[in-house]
Amino acid sequence: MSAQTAMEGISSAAGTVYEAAKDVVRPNEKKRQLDAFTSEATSKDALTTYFGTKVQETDISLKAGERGPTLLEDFHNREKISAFDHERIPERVVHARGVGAHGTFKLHTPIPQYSKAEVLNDTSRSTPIFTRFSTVAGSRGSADTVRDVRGFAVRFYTEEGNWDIVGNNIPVFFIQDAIKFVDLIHAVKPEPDKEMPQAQSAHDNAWDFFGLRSESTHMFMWHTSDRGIPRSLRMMQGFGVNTFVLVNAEGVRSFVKFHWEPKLGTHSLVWDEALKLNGQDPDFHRRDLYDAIDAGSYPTWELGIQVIAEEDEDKFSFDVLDATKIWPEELVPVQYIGTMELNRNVDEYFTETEQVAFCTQHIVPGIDFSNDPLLQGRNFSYFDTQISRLGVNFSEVPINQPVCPVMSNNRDGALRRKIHKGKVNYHPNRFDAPHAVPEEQGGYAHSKAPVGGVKIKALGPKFADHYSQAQMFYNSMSPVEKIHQVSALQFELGKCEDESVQQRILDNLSNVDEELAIKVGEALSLTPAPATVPNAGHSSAFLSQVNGKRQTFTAEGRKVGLYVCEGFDVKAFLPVYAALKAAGVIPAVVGTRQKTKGSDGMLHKGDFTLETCRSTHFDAVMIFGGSGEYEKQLKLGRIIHVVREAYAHQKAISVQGQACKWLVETCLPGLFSSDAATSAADSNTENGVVFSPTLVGPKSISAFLGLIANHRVWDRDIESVAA
Ligand code: HDE
Repeated sequence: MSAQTAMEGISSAAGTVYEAAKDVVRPNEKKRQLDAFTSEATSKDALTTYFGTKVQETDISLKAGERGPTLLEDFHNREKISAFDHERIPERVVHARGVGAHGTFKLHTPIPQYSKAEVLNDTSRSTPIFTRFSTVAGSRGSADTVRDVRGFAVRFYTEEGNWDIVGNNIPVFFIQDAIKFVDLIHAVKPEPDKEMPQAQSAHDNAWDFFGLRSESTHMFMWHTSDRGIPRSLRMMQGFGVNTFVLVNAEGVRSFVKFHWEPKLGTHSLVWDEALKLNGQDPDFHRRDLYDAIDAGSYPTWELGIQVIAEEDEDKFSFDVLDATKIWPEELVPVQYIGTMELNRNVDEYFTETEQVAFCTQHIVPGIDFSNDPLLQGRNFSYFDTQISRLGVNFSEVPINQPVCPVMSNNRDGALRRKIHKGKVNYHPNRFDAPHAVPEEQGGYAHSKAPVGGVKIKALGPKFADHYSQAQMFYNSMSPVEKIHQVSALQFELGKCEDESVQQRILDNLSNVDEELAIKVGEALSLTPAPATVPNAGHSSAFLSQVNGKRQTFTAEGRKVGLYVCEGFDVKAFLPVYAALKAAGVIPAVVGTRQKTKGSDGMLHKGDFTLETCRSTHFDAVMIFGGSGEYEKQLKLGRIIHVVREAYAHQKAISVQGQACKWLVETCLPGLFSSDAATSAADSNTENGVVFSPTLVGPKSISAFLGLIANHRVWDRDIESVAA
């Protein structure tokens, strides 16, 4: 290929892709576009330098004699090392640790009454999606299961341009004005003197800030609830948090909050599990997402909207522009309008997940901004930070390119890759190229909203209420969630060294709930001041993860560890494995070695050994029996620990054959009735343990699946078992 042909190729590559994108099946648009930029080395490809010269030797550098000095002349050596030296780009200031996946969004309920956005009206479309989940505080190499807010950023590659909902798994935010974001993040990130602790809010500076800015109380109640340690990214709600505006074809504006509701329900780890997983599998969440997508168990979410008519904005006790407040679903129901499915893992982490550059300002006609005082700051910040991470031409990175045509008079800048032909790069010009587009033909026109008032550094009066929704959140929790919350606060504040920091938070907590403050204070040997804002007793039926109206209970997508030793009962094992799979469960076989001999005399390859996983990797465990000397193998401390730990983490457990008696007598003595292990009845369940002394019948399987679907055996007495 001549240089000229190559250049023409480059200059038209993007255009060709857009052209091609128009007439293909829509879900593939982004994939086709990315494919055009993708290469994969095969054994047929020659190794070359960046500039195409074939390389004869890449493992030994050029030297003056076999034992002589290395020569600078070796351009391949220098290029290779230099490229490596510059491999890293600045990690995100916040949300540095993340994982992304591709998918589609399909609308089922058009909303022309609220918005003219095509993506929210055309049910025939399947819009390509890229979603990136993240933690906030930790750096890029930090662990997944830390206590933190999770980022939930979704990009819609619509035919009208990119639309990004850059949200979180918690519906409110710590602060009310973007100017405080810098202080918030400085306070939460590792302290500046010793750069500790990594990826944790449990330190003086974070709680100092939260105490001094009581507007953060509502959010830290969510953050120290079970929401701060999600079981899986697939089992999280997502929220746009900020108030946006929908605009219909008549120009009528409505306030809107965006919601993502997971099909698998919203579930969490328990704290002991989260702590252990940080060491046992720091990639726990990203692995879980990749594994599920690879297994064809595609996570889905419903897109929901809460809408308040513009003229109704003053009808509520909260300010609709205040991001530290939810719009209780009792007052403003969520309307579900479409489904997002994540169904394709990335091919390369860096070029896709690391280089994706979300911006809250990426919106399309039919969507607009409200005066939410966080939002304009965000619009400035995201664009600005992408320029420092990726350069001014970040829109040309394949993952950031829209699937619709792009043409502007912006030019130059570092690493510009598109070659524009023609004479003009300004407007107006004698060719009217490219031309502005009237609103009726799809041009983005900012919706008409009145603006008035004097310049002032202040917030609306309702922003001053910092406690009523924090109270509502706590009041809405089930007893077990309240217990978790007390422990979480005891941990977080217990890690603070400055008593004045602890005391201020306790005093603020009294305004949420005096009893809560007293309980937290007990562990710190401190007494909270009496409440100045007593708990008004309001609650919402939609907030609890244990008994909330929004919750979904299903065994689908859960991971179950099936433990086998040499000589395990294959006849019992096979139907269980098949039944779990049929229920959408992801089973993993754990053996004492990689290949375990079954009762059929064959070697069966497992997914893990007792060394390579722990009970924490699974939502439930099942231990199989076998014949002969089998019981001796069950005496291993490692496998006994699996049962004790899973029991203490309130997980469903199932035992078969000889493992029944072993569980009752060796693993958890004194916790079960004497005939639990021997009763031949199909489906003999006690304390969330399913016993199958012979084969595992259909009732036992459905009892086990029922327990898994419930997420935890909340009423199990775990006081006597150490995790
Ligand atoms: Fe962000 N935020 N943020 N944020 N945020 C960033 O942008 C910022 C806020 C959120 O997966 C940064 O690309 C300001 C709320 C997510 O790539 C930065 C304010 C919510 C992600 C930034 C906020 C979020 C970010 C860092 C003012 C929930 C990761 C790197 C109040 C709705 C997106 C980057 C991804 C990332 C600024 C508040 C969510 C610095 C100024 C509220 C999910 O631009």
